[in-house]
Amino acid sequence: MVVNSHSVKTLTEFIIERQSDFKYSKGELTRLLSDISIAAKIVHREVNKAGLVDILGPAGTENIQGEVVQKLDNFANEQFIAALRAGGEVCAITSEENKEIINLALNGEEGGKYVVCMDPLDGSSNIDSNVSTGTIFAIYRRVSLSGEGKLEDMLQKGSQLVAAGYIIYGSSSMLVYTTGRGVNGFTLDPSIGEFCLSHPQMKIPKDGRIYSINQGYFVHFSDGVKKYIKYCQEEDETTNRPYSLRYIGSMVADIHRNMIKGGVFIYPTTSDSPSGKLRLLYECNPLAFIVEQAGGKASNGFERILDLQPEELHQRVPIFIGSTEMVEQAEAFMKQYSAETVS
Ligand code: AHM
Ligand code: MG
Repeated sequence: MVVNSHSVKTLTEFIIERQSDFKYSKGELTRLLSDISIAAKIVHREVNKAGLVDILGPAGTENIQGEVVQKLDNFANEQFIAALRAGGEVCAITSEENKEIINLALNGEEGGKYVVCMDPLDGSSNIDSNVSTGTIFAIYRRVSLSGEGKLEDMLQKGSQLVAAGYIIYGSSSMLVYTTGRGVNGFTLDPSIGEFCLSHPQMKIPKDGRIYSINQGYFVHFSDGVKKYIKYCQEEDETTNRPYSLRYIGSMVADIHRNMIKGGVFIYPTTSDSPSGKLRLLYECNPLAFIVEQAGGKASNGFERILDLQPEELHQRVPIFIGSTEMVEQAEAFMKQYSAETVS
């Protein structure tokens, strides 16, 4: 198919068109999404030339999770913070790379009416081997009245999300987002420097035959997870088992594939990480919102992710996310074989 300029809808055109969905909107959310897309293009450019310049490899510091920070993590973090600061719609940011809240409303300013929680470059340990990485973002309306963004603005349940999205830097780069009215995906056309609508109204298949989990940690999993993995591996014609195992080790890429093909992604509690690995505010909540909006499901094995009350900024939770039927099957195993240990 030849795509000409008349058949292309850019992200900017799309979000402006959608502004009327929000009755009392003054355009701040539209501008905020647009700011994020600009930072995403800059990060795409740098990720794409990784290897060509001296930007690959560890930066020599550890982030607050005790993990080695890659140079591109720093770069992406700075780009998104700068774009949000310049835009003025956001009063504060929580980032995986910063221990404390980043306040953007300085010197007694009123501050923007939104807060953003983000993982600026998820899966960054994969960059050296040219594996897809991603940015994840969550947007909430602030609950504090004005001035600096506060902890209470950040510790809102996922069910309060106004918008969420991810950018995947892969064989092509895509921005996928929702404002609670379905999910739309845009592919970056580098020749015109625009994200173009390529996946309108994305729907995750109700069922699938891909399971995605770091099976290397099998011995550390609870009985429910072990039994579910065994279930995926059994032969059964009626349910088309055994299933395929696919694990990229880059959450955005694993979930994006499952959004298209159907499947379940699981990062459970392990004996080493009793709360799981992935973070509620800027990894699990935004991806849960997107997957639910696409018709899928996300839980901690027992409860809906979006209903969990966050208690701290960098809180970790176990996650079971993807095609509804697969998530429900895994939950049934958790209920039957694993005591409820999650908080
Ligand atoms: P990061 O935020 O430090 O990049 O870690 C998150 C990543 C996810 O993208 C991925 O699903 C997971 O860590 C993989 O962890 P593991 O290597 O334990 O399987
Ligand atoms: Mg991460």
